[in-house]
Amino acid sequence: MKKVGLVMGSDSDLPIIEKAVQTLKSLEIPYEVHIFSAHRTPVEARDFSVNARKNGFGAIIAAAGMAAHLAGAIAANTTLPVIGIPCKSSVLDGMDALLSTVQMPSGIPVATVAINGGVNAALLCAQILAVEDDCLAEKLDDKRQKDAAAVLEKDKTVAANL
Ligand code: RP5
Repeated sequence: MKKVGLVMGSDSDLPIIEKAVQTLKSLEIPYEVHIFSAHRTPVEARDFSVNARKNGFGAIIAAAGMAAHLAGAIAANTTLPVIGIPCKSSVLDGMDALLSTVQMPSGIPVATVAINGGVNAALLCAQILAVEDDCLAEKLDDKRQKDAAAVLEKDKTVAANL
């Protein structure tokens, strides 16, 4: 199976990336994690993106906050699908990162998930990889069913107790 690359702009984004990692692990998807910044280490971010396809990656998650150009900078250098996670920082509540990540010019797409949306970023990668992988598609179906069952269990509890 192809790997998922998880790139964050700073170690301060780690809690968000950890949620994505947990989700990938639960689906037994191979992954690699890096800290590359579009601004502080642009050469390394570019090298990673340019070589990602030949290095066995199938999709890339890029998490960054503030002037969050990381996902766009990675997408500029690869035609692999790039999923951007805008990270919430101490000011502007993540709106800065959301707009910086989502407002890509035509021709260079970034699939942007919700602010701090680590779980959905990983699930979207899994769904992309599952297009060609029936075993992974089955795991995703199982997860949906388990998640739905958990909600229905809560429904029973609420109905019984309130
Ligand atoms: C962004 O700036 C990073 O992705 C991080 O979310 C934010 C702040 O970085 P630090 O100053 O905490 O390293 O590039």
